[in-house]
Amino acid sequence: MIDDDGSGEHKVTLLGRIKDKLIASKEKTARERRLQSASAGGPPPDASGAGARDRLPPGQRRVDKWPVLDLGVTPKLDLADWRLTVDGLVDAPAAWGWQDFLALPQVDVAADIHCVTTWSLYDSVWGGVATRDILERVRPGAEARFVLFRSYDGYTTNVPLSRFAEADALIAHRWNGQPIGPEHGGPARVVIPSLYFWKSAKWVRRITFAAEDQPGYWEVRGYHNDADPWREERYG
Ligand SMILES: Nc1nc2c(c(=O)[nH]1)N[C@H]1C(S)=C(S)[C@@H](COP(=O)(O)O)O[C@H]1N2
Ligand SMILES: [Mo]
Repeated sequence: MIDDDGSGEHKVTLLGRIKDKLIASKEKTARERRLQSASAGGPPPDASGAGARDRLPPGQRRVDKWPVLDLGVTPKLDLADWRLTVDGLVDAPAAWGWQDFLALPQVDVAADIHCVTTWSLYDSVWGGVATRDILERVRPGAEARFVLFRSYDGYTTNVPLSRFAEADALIAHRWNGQPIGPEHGGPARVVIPSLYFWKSAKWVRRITFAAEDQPGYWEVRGYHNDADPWREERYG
């Protein structure tokens, strides 16, 4: 079921079959909606009028509890074994253990979450390591234009380097002053506030820089490759 890359065996269980059904239904939604979104497109909002832009992207509704969405597997990660590997087209590949990761510069970022399933949660404060500080350390080569995230549950997702490098993107390990719980991707997850939340890989394990784009788990199942909520890049 999961396109894993060796990080763990997926067990076929009753729960697994239920999850397969859930995933199949999400794929079906993506198939149906991409036909609609092909004609729905509108101009992106004017980014020049700071503050003028509506805070809620089109087609979203606000929630006040944070839903949990994943493939149904919550990896149990011991901090002593946890590693974050950064590799691919970089001058200085890295493999940080938990203490090394905490020793990197830490930032706080306030941001809203927008999930493709139409919920938006306002005002999270994420704590962690800014992607810009990671870039400064690993130094991607000139040919590096895309980033692939791989997670401990076998999930993958892809973004252009320009999105990864946005000022508010980070690898977060805290949410509103607390460690991020395992159900929400702790010990550490990607957060890219400008994109639908499926691009924010939970339980991130490896960040790979490449010359070519490599669509991830949902991107090969009908989700839009770019995922900008202001352009409603949901499916297709
Ligand atoms: N590793 C991993 N990351 C993931 C997912 C997943 O299944 N596995 N699901 C994505 C999707 S579709 C969403 S909407 C968000 C949900 O994050 P949350 O459960 O913290 O709300 O995680 C994203 N990151
Ligand atoms: Mo999602």
